[in-house]
Amino acid sequence: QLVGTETTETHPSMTWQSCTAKGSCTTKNGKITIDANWRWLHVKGGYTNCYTGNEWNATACPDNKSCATNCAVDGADYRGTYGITASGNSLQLKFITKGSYSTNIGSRTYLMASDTAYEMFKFTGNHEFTFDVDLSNLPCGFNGALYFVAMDADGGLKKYSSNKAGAKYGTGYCDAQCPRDLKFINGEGNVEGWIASSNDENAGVGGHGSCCAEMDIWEANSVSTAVTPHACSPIEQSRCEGDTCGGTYSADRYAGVCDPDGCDFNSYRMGVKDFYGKGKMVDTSKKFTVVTQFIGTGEAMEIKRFYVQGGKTIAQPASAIPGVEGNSITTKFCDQQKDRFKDRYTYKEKGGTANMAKALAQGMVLVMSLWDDHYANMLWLDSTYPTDKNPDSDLGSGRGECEVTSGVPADVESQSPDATVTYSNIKFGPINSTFG
Ligand code: IDC
Repeated sequence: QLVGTETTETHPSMTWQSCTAKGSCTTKNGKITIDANWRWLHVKGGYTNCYTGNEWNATACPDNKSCATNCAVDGADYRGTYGITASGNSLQLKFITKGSYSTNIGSRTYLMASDTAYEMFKFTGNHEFTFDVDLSNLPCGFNGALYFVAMDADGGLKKYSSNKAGAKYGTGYCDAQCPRDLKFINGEGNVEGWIASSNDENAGVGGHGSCCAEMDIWEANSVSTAVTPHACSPIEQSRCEGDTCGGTYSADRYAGVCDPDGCDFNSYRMGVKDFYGKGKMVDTSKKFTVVTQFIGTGEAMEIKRFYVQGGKTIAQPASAIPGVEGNSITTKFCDQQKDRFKDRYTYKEKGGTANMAKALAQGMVLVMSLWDDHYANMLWLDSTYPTDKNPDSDLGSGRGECEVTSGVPADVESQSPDATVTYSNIKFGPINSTFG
């Protein structure tokens, strides 16, 4: 996994605030890098593609190891190629960008502390994370996601000697789905066992996946939102093999070291349908502030959510599902919700909130992304899922107001190419230091 020199890598700048108490915040000069998977991958010293569409160049990449010594990831034109613009304390991701060579769809970016290292956020107990979001232009089928994953700070540069690119070029991704669509994992190609996707001309699934713990602070569009911890054991990035990876990309979703479902809090799914959406209590037709508090440590950690809009602080509403109590994620909430919804409790099997709290304390990388869903059309977030359930009688199946026929990537891409999400005003610090 070499570095290409056709385009100089210039990270967009994005400031954020590190707070110690209310009104006491210092500005940090962060940078943004786009994930290596989105970058041009070509034969070293030349212009021949190592990967085109959803297929590998068999000469450059006959196997995983040679691919790493033959191919280079190059610098990015953030605005022109990827529709990514940063300004002051904000970052905007545009869905479709028509470049001179190709059309880009969506993006996944990381916040950096320097040009060569990701910022590591350590939630060592009683921390909160706050940001503003504008997703008024993000309809059914989209996911504007802001979340944390347990990636290595240097993108795996030190651990894997064949990775010469590192965090500067957005390497080392992992999450609780143990994604197998990554072109490189542990500094080696993922060409062995690669199967081109049948419904995504830009993606495929390789023989390896990349797992690590994930804290989904925010997965949302203008219709629905969820906050979801996902435990993994081990917590740190680890490479998995084929279908034993589990997650979205594998035949058996629950076969791996991670919990792909998580313990989600989506207010609509918890029976409160008038809370989040256009013209609702949290009005998604306008910008608003999202506050997420991590109170306490270990299994007793509580994940609490507030919104601020129009000068008003709005608490997450309590669950309206009989037998599921509270307006926050606690071990008790997860126990009750999994039981009432008859969902598999993989979260607990992988260590639950104790595991998530440990991952947060060790330090995690901030991801900001925009994507559509080639596996389930985002229906698990914003519609009825599974789609054959009755949202009025099958508890937990109603997640939002989108049609069960919505979210098909081909439709979303043709109907909403200009969809955007803007994240801004990020603040991190002890409880009550970042808002109000
Ligand atoms: C969700 C995860 C989310 C992930 C998505 C797609 O929380 O982070 O991106 O899957 O893989 C289900 C669904 C499952 C949901 C989960 C919570 O099968 O896809 O997980 N859930 O909504 N059924 C019941 C619960």
